Amino acid sequence: MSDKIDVLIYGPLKPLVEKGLSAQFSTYSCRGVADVEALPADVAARIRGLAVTGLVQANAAMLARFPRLEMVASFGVGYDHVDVNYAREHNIIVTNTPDVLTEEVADTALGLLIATLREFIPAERYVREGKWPGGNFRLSPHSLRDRTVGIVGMGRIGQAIARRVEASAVPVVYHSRRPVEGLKYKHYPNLIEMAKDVDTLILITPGGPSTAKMINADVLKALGRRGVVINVARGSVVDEEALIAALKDGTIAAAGLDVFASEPNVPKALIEMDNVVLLPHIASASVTTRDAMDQLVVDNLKNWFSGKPPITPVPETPFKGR
Ligand code: NAP
Ligand code: 8YV
Repeated sequence: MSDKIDVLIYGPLKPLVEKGLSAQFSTYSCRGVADVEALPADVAARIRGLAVTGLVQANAAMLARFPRLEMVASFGVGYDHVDVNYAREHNIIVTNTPDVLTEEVADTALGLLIATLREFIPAERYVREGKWPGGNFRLSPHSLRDRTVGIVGMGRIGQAIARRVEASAVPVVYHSRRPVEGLKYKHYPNLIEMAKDVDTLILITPGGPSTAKMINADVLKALGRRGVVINVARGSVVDEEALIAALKDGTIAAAGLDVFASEPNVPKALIEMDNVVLLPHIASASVTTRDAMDQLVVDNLKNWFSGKPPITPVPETPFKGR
């Protein structure tokens, strides 16, 4: 048996993670729950590090299989798929991949907003279908020009989105539980009050219980008939049924969605609508940014098992020394 530390890679295959870890560790790979369940008990008993490389669930039952686990290095800045309470109670450090994806995700949010307002997707289809010689594409009923944007979640990515919206000469306000010190944008402690004052919401909070379905029928009603919702946060943040109803009956005007309640399944009702733009959770999905995220997963594990502190521990499992 090798004296290398045993690390399990859990989730879809990531060549950069496999390559980065296999030089220093004995690595095992599990694509999904069935693979984890099939892992021999003696291997599970040796695993000390876990690289969670996609949106697989690292829940308590899964984590409990690894009694010697010290670190869960998760891919993505959001870690609602990792049971951080279990990890904290068992002295396991959880790390995520913040910052390296901030600007990419903010780019996507602004692109999705403009594509939704200015109907880029049907306009592009119009050209491909050879319709342009028969007449110009319709004028878009919506524009960024006459809007006020309310950002829900004003952390790293929320602030990067705010900078872009501001550079587009559009007023920005925001909602979060606490105001961000030193930020000039107006803070609304109450989401409904903000929704009443704006016509555009950009969602960029974490998922999980504290934000579950926070964009509900009342918020959508407050947003009003010109309302546009852009979701680059998590599908769980929106009451999807209420959103579909609001888009159907004109309570709000349109939506741009990168995330959904039950990915990769997108409700048929949304697919059939003209007033939505639907993306398959690609906000961070460029080669450059995904490589940087993969590298941070690898570096967190390498640092930890070389005796150094974790690079990006999540706030629920802070590094307090060894
Ligand atoms: P961050 O810096 O931690 O910011 C999170 C923001 O959300 C903070 O302003 C926080 O403020 C606010 N927030 C948290 N819980 C809230 C609640 N219950 N109600 C209202 N506001 C709340 O995180 P980030 O780096 O900006 O990333 C944010 C999230 O974006 C991630 O967790 C992930 O879910 C999502 N994301 C999605 C993609 C994608 O591919 N679509 C890519 C990257 C990130 P308070 O704590 O003061 O409330
Ligand atoms: C990832 C994300 O694509 O960072 C996040 O929170 O949602 C995305 O950047 C996602 O984690 C895929 O696994």
